[in-house]
Amino acid sequence: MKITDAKVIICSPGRNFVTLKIYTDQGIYGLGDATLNGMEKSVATYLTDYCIPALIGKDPRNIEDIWHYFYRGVYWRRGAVSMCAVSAIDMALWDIKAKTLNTPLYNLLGGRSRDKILVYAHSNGANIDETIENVGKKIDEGYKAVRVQCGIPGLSDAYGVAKEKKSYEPAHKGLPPEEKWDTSLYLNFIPGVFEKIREVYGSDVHLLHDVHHRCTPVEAARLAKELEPFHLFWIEDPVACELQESLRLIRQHSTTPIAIGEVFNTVYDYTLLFTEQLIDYIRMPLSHGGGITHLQKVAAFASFYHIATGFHGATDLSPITLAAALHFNTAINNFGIQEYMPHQKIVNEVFKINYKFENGFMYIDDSPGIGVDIDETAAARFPYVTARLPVNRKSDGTMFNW
Ligand code: GCO
Ligand code: MG
Repeated sequence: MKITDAKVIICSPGRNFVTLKIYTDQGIYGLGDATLNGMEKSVATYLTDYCIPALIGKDPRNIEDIWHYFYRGVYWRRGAVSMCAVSAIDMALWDIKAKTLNTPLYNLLGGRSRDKILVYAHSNGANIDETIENVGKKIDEGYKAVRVQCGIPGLSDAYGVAKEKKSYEPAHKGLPPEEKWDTSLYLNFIPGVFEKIREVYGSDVHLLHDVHHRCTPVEAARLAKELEPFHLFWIEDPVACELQESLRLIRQHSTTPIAIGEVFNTVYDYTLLFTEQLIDYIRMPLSHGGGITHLQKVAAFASFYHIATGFHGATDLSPITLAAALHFNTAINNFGIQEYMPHQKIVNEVFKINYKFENGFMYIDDSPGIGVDIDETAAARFPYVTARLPVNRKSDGTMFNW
């Protein structure tokens, strides 16, 4: 079997997606998600100009070898752009292999370990009353787990809170908008939000919260400790995690579980966090963390430390990543939860999906491969639009983490 060609499809049905399509001499093709929010064209160029010419002629069945070819072989290893490209190649190759064997991807990853995939929804509100109401709506929709973000009194911007009643989308057309932030206002307010939510909805619903890299280590320790009575499923990215040792400080003070890694891209970002058991959930998604081949190793390594997966699943990852994640989550033993932020309906004009949400869980069907297809004619109707993530400054103007 040989790879005969490959191409990159960029489209923007409501938001940008980059898709790699690899063709073979057996008439079977594979799809991989190469979307890196706000940096889409960097990955597309890297794939088109550097990776695709080297892929042609290779045997697509040799996934492990091809993975190392694009990881070790390029010398400038790691980094978000190149790992996103490696991930897309890897996903497309697994798609080809499973289609060739006429079986759903999860069968090649160990088969079924569970019947359904627990997911968490996003919920937010401009103020506490709206937030409580919106959490209730998600519970009514059947969700068993809800991520809660809330506007902070005195702050014009809070991470994850939709503006003008639109649904929250992590990207904005044009140049990055600037947001303003004050951690002390946030820290004083947010534990009270969870206290109220527990009062209203009781203790059964799983609650999650994304700190989005905005606390110092000691601030994060305070937050984790103050949230402890409300038994969160996790807090995510409590600190910007370049200084991984800082997680020790949080652990010394709290048993609130911690999820980290949506901006990571290899197992080396996790070694200290696993071996010292400084986190509980892996956020690194298949499309940024080296694809299925690498995440299998990461998940296996994590399993020895009783750490589970909780993959990133925001709308800036395409339906291909979500479907691939559902296969992966079906197969591994140490699955924890999957983020599920449904794409806008218009996305389904381009991507034909094979999964559904029902009563708090997701299900993937048994079509061969990853099971998602792309309609290229429809994709061509939605040309690329420049869109960027916001940047964030402290209220005195100091540049900060978004
Ligand atoms: C999450 C995230 C996202 C990111 C986004 C950036 O936990 O879902 O933090 O919403 O901000 O994916 O592109
Ligand atoms: Mg996050």
